[in-house]
Amino acid sequence: MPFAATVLTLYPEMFPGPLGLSLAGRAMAEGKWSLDTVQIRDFAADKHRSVDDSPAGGGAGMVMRADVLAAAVDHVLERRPGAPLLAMTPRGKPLTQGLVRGLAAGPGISILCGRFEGMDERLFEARPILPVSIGDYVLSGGETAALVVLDACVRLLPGVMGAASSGEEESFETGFLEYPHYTRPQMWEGRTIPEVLRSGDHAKIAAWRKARAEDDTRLRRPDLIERHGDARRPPPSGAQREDEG
Ligand code: 6GU
Repeated sequence: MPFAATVLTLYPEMFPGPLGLSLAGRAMAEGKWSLDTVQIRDFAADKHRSVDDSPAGGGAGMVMRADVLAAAVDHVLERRPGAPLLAMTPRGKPLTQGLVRGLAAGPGISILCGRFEGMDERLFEARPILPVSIGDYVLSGGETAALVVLDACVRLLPGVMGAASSGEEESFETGFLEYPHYTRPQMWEGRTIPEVLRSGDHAKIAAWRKARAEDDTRLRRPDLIERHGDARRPPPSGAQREDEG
């Protein structure tokens, strides 16, 4: 069974968007995954088809109604009972490669995209929904975040990426950023490719790449080192990594 994605949105025209091209587009054409959209507005019950209302307690903007969202969500949960339902929101759990790996290993995902200031919080209490954020910045809606989640999942599906994607050396799979890459020409604007990469000594190259990955991670993403633990230091006694629990 191909990986089935369902996106609940007020803007179905945004899909498949970039996922209709390149790697993901080819995989979709080959039947390795499918994408359906559900128009949230179709579940509005009043004659104006309204999906939002002003925030309780006052303040700027509008809030998506729990009753309308629940009707759309219930429709999707019935149609795709096996697929986890994510909601894209900056209040969500951060998206990680570990979460992506888990999602890509399943039958598919459904993704609820918020607009306006947010969604009525009672929805998350009343339905099995995992709120997910793609980072600490604010988007105008969850749709572009949903595209990010789907891109990250689709490239991991069987037969979608070639050898490069076995992916075990990639950033975040090792706990470090990936090492830097170079290709011809050997000399560009007076800059050469590191000599070790032309040495043909594969052990030396592997050691150089590992050292560069660690150095660059320390410089650019000290938070990753904190989170993953320094491989060259034993962890404090009794400590366990979160994903080893
Ligand atoms: Cl998932 N949605 C929105 N609207 N903004 C975000 C986000 C999601 N992740 C980061 N910012």
